[in-house]
Amino acid sequence: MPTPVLWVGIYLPILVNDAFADMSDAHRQLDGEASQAPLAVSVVLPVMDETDSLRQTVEVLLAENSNDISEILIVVCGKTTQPSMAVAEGLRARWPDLIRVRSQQRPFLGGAMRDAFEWSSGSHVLMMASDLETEPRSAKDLIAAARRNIDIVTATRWSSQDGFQGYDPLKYTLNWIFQILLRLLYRSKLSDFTFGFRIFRARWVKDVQWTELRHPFLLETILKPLRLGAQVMEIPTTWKARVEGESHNPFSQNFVYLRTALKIRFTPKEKMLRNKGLSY
Ligand SMILES: Nc1nc2c(ncn2[C@@H]2O[C@H](COP(=O)(O)OP(=O)(O)OP(=O)(O)O)[C@@H](O)[C@H]2O)c(=O)[nH]1
Ligand SMILES: [Mg+2]
Repeated sequence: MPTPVLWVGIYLPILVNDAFADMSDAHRQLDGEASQAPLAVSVVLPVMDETDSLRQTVEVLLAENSNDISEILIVVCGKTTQPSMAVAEGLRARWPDLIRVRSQQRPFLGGAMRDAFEWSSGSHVLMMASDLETEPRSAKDLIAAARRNIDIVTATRWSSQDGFQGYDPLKYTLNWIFQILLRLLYRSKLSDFTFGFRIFRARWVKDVQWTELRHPFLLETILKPLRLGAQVMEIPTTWKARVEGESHNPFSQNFVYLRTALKIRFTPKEKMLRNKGLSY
């Protein structure tokens, strides 16, 4: 039989099947004992043009996790709109001990997140968005799982039928194919590598040498820890398209994700650490 026929007809289905066979394992890693002690979570919220969504995100986070959140870092930049700035300042006035509003020094979304990683002071760091596409009601599930001494707990949209609501069909298909590719490339059972809604034990944001500045940073935050041996588990969430403001992730940027994935796959481990003396 010619090689291309073998590949498409036999090898590829086996690889895809293998990639999905153990999907539930990523959810089954919850074996550590949960500690009852509160965590000190630094929440990172980058903001461009959100007002009501930002307010709602903060209100839900604090209503459901007030014992575990030690600070909320609202990261703004020169392009953050005036109405968003006003909401951020209003939130800081309401919770002056918890909320900090800071201007990013590095550019773009990855730059905002990387600055906040450096500013964070908690035992854990929760990265999410302020456009309600990262469901704030799932934060308590991420925090509950993080109590079990897991290095990184990350949200997946691929666990339930209604995991994606209002997602572009072409992006959905490309995303699905990309997730399979990542599972094969990284020999991982995770189902959602590209969703930037995750909680880290602080050392996993402080010790890693981050390089991306734009949206592919969201992918970098899971791929480098995976290469370095982090224990990662997934919990289900739902994604709902924003109703306010607009995405700052141009469609063309999706193809840069592939380059990021390949680059990180073949980067030597010691180059992924900020301090060469650390062992992972
Ligand atoms: N401070 C800051 N915030 C940003 C920047 N880019 C995006 N954000 C915010 O980060 C969050 C996520 O950005 P989005 O552009 O919606 O990206 P996304 O939801 O990951 O990607 P899509 O699914 O393609 O929309 C939103 O709350 C944005 O307002 C930036 O350069 N600086
Ligand atoms: Mg968004």
